[in-house]
Amino acid sequence: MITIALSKGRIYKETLPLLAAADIVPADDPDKSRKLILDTNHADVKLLIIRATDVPTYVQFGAADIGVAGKDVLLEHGGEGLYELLDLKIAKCRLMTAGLIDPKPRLSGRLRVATKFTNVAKRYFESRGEQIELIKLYGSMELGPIVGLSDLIVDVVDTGNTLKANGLKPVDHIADISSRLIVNKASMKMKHDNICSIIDQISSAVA
Ligand code: PRT
Ligand code: MG
Repeated sequence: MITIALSKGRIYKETLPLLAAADIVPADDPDKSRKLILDTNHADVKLLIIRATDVPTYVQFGAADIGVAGKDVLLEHGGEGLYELLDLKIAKCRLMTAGLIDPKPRLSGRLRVATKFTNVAKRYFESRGEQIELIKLYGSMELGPIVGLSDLIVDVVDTGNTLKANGLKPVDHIADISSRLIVNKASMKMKHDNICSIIDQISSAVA
């Protein structure tokens, strides 16, 4: 059995053609089905449909052999217990800091940064020697600077329209992001031939 963990939405949509190149075709559409485990055209290949940020955790603990996760999510997770084997070049965006287009002058105290990427933000500002106060959020980070919760946010940006629509602008570029194929370390040993064959076919499709 090979289990592949994926999130709904853009990653699922952009991974489908890559899976098809490895002759893996899901039996259900996760947007229409409430099933969390999807059968495929192979009795021994299943898809797990989970939250994007949970994909590395499932793969790390071997609950899934293979996963597809954004590099943003992998940077935040840390990558323990898994191999990052392939850049799928899908769901591209940039991890950025952002703040108000017209920031109010800051009087004193540490820079406040609101984000769901707290590990990434901590490392980034530490590397620049900046002391910050981190505020953990789970979504809608753009609101932080507007309501005075934080000076900056750290979030992924694609077109920049979401920032603009909320009176924010990108400030600093942290990393270029795309989705990666990740594999559980033990699975890579135990199911080496099956996993390598899937990876080879997906890799050709990416190229
Ligand atoms: O939505 P949920 O909370 O379940 O999880 P998620 O947001 O992590 O998942 P999902 O499916 O939205 O994103 C999965 C992956 O897609 C992310 O981990 C990124 O690697 C990648 N990706 C690519 C993006 C974007 N582009 C993107 N634009 N993820 C999120 N966004 C959001 C961003 O957070 C912001 O709200 O879109 C908005 C910005 O888009 P622009 O075009 O207005 O700049
Ligand atoms: Mg989202």
